[in-house]
Amino acid sequence: MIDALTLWGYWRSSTSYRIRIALGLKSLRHDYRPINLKLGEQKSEDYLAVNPHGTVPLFQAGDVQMTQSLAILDWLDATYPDPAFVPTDAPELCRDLYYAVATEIHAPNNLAVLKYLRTEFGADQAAIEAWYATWIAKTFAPVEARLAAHTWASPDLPFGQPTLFEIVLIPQVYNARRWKTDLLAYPLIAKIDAHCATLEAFDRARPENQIDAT
Ligand SMILES: N[C@@H](CCC(=O)N[C@@H](CS)C(=O)NCC(=O)O)C(=O)O
Repeated sequence: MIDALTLWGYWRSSTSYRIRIALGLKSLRHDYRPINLKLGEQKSEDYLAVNPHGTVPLFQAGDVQMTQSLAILDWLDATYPDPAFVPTDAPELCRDLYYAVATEIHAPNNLAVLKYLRTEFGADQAAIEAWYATWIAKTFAPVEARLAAHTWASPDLPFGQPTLFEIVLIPQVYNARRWKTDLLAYPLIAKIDAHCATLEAFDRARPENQIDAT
């Protein structure tokens, strides 16, 4: 078994947040190396030499090095199968909701895109907030409807256990709140979020609980 796990991340990065939750759920100890996105450390020569994407997370386990959060989640689940990230009940729905949340919201709302909107299109703060809320609603609305149509495996979690879906959902709920998006329209998503907040792996992974939080 691989023993040295290292995560380069940033406290407010939602993709780093995904990996922190996953490592916690698998009870995996790891070194955390902060990369300050605000100071542009992700574009430093030294960092780019290791991660040419110039983004976080960066994950290392022995000889394995990965830069994509979903690939890292796949690797963690394959390498450390217990507890499983995909439920035996309704695995297809779980994966479908996981990909919806993981791929449709973060891509248009990530830091580099928001910066581009500001610098190349002159978007002001109000325009950026409207943009942000648009992409959250576009995915949260159908996810909420599908959660309502599903028979939940437990009162607080649709699949009865934390899965890939919750691992990517909770960081997006955190971001939605931060960007003043009203969550009243998504009571089931809010319920899942409230339950996850009671679980140690999710609590320890919260941005405010990281050593680089300011
Ligand atoms: N596809 C990558 C995206 C990583 C990504 O965009 N990370 C953001 C933080 S959440 C970042 O490092 N942004 C800094 C930048 O683009 O300069 C993943 O899923 O891990």
